[in-house]
Amino acid sequence: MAIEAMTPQSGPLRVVHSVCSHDCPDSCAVHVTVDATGRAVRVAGDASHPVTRGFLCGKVAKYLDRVYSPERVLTPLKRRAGVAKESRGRGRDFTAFERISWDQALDEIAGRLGAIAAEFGPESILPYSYAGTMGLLGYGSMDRRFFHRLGASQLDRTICAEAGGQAWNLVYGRKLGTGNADFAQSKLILAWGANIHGNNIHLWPFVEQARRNGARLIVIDPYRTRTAGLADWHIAIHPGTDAALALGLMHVILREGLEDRAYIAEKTHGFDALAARVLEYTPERVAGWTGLRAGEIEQLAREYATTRPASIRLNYGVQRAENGGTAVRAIAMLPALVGSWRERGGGAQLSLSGSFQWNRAALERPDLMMHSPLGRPARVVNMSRLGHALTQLGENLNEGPRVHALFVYNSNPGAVAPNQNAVRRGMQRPELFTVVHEQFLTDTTDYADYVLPATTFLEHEEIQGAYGHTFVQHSAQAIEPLGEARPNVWLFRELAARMGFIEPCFADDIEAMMQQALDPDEEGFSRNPGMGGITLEALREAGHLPLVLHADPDALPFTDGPLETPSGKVEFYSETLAQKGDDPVPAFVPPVESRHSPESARFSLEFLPRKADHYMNSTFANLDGHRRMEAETAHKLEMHSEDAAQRGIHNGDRVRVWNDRGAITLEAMVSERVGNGVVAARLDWAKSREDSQCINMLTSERLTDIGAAATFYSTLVEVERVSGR
Ligand SMILES: Nc1nc2c(c(=O)[nH]1)N[C@H]1C(S)=C(S)[C@@H](COP(=O)(O)OP(=O)(O)OC[C@H]3O[C@@H](n4cnc5c(=O)[nH]c(N)nc54)[C@H](O)[C@@H]3O)O[C@H]1N2
Ligand SMILES: Nc1nc2c(c(=O)[nH]1)N[C@H]1C(S)=C(S)[C@@H](COP(=O)(O)OP(=O)(O)OC[C@H]3O[C@@H](n4cnc5c(=O)[nH]c(N)nc54)[C@H](O)[C@@H]3O)O[C@H]1N2
Ligand code: SF4
Ligand SMILES: [Mo]
Repeated sequence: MAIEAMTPQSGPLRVVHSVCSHDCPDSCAVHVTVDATGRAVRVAGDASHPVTRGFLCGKVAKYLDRVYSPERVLTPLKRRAGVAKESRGRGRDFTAFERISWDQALDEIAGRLGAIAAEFGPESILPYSYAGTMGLLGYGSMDRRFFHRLGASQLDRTICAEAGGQAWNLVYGRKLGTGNADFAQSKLILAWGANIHGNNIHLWPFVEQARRNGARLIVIDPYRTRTAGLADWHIAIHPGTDAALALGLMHVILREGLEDRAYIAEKTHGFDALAARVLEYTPERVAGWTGLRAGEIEQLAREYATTRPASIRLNYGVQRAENGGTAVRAIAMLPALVGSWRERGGGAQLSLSGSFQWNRAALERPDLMMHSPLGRPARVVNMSRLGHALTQLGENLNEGPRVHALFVYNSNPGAVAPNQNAVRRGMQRPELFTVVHEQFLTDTTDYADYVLPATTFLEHEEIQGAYGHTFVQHSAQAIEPLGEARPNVWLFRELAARMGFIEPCFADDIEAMMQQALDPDEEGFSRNPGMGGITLEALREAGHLPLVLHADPDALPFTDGPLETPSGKVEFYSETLAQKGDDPVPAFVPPVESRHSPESARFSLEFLPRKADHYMNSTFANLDGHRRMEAETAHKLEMHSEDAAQRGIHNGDRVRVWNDRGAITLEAMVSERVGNGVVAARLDWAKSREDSQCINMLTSERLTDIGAAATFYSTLVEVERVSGR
């Protein structure tokens, strides 16, 4: 969509419909205004998009600072001979690299990958990517084809949402849930491990609308987020104890007969087993784990079960804990127990991503693994154990080869992956061949042999879904790529050509791939469920189009129609888990790294290594304007006054925060945002610090109970004073 406008000063302006591609539930529709010279001069939220509603978050409102930053990587770069990998220049410092042409870069990289595959086997090549872009093609299409055909290791993308996602699907079969606008009809909203105001701002107007109509907002979060500060009731639960709380709520609900017998009988499976289990979770016992009072647990249970309609915004905060899968499973069962899926404004939302059924097989072509030299599916490496993968994998012969090449795109593992000291030891291996496709020089490019320039979402065309709404969107290319920046699809198409991959899919262009994702019939209409009315042409014209998930517009998820679980019902009891030898009914198991474990004798504080409100994971942390917005807590350790006093620590002191995995020095900030026994700091680039440390030096590679995902929020540390301010 391009809207023409004339202004007397600057000549014709174009307004292009684009989509914010960052890893955020909101996937905003962005209007980019481009002047006559082809320069983007303004970004704004699309007022016609029912969820974007005409505004952008503070991070992306300043997006042109990022696109036109003088620090952008705009040509291919090659590490200068003799410059060691650990050299950690500031973002502006390009001296470790020399500029080379794309042809030279692609030839040399293809040559090295080919040689490594020949010598050590293709599985010794590890692609590493996450959701730097959520554009469908940039996230996973030509890249997957390339690595599948090569026979490279497969990456299990567990760093974010696998524990919760799999847990949700065990209960409901698909990631559907309460729509954004429906939250406006709630009379009670629980934000459970969900920092709506910081991470999901486009849900907030619906929450406010509900509150204007009398709804209460209750936030369950060990940290007093902006969202918690605005709530009617902030429940500062101890980290990692949500499963206990959910089971305790169920105990009270069943004891007081507040469950929905009809919904349970008709729609659920395994109620008796669940009812037997929750008998153990008396409010008194649950109080001991969660740090709440028994009376508060009873009050919350009654309020939740008797306020109609009541909804839960369950985000991914809860599931970054060792027992996080079970916690999400238990919380997800609550709306089924009280039958709140029957009501508009009831239910729960973890993610709506299951609404989108793209033809991913056509995009990613997993069948190409059979045409690789392996002739079989390649081994799978868990991205949440990158440190292990780079330092230890391959020591046992049955694990396959050691990793000899690391190919990073859409991610900054040098900042975001847990157990950074192991990650760095791995990335420092002189013989490890590392390629990074990036927009900036990051904590990861410090270890790269080659850095390749990547486009931003203004510079390429895309198609995109969302995990926080149900609109399919088209992102037109607003401006020409800066310098020699190129999209992911282009990069992997060029590499495939140089590797001699001749399958026709390696010649596909963006247009063809957008069509493959939509899987059109003869008339051009998508065959994907929910996308029946959509053609690429119409999507380009409109910019965004809603999914139509049900013939009846009034249908509610998990109420109307069958469920896609093995039993066809909401599963309180999971035969799938039972068959794996796991507990089929949720139970509370305290994390090893928590106050409830013997480990806490050595490291007595629970650490929340948080996301920053004004960065996107590690993205934006290099931009001065964003850093200014984050200044209040940058490089600080928030701690409770009693924990500080016990250690002789005063506000502003330099403190050492450490455990067995690493240490970082921060500035103590005595804060009421954390309770006794909990400390918190914000994720940042190691590069932004003199000592090149990052809070992920402290986090572990231990995996969650369900989904084998990262456990950032189960981390114990100790803190000591180093010096006064
Ligand atoms: N501003 C901003 N927005 C973002 C991001 C960002 O970095 N910055 N990241 C994006 C990404 S990648 C994602 S996945 C989404 C995630 O969005 P959220 O799921 O909202 O992400 P988190 O901030 O990890 O966790 C939410 C809250 O859970 C709390 N929490 C931690 N441990 C526990 C616990 O044991 N129990 C309970 N009840 N709560 C707990 C945290 O204190 C946090 O406030 O946000 C996206 N949006
Ligand atoms: N301590 C701590 N660690 C965390 C978390 C936490 O809450 N606390 N959150 C975790 C979570 S939920 C997640 S999802 C991960 C996220 O971790 P990452 O996926 O690494 O996310 P970002 O830090 O946003 O880095 C994405 C990078 O991709 C680049 N990029 C953007 N678009 C493109 C593109 O089109 N092409 C290419 N080639 N590159 C592009 C950006 O410049 C950026 O450097 O971090 C995890 N790590
Ligand atoms: S980061 Fe999220 S809220 Fe901000 S513009 Fe992008 S999609 Fe919207
Ligand atoms: Mo994430």
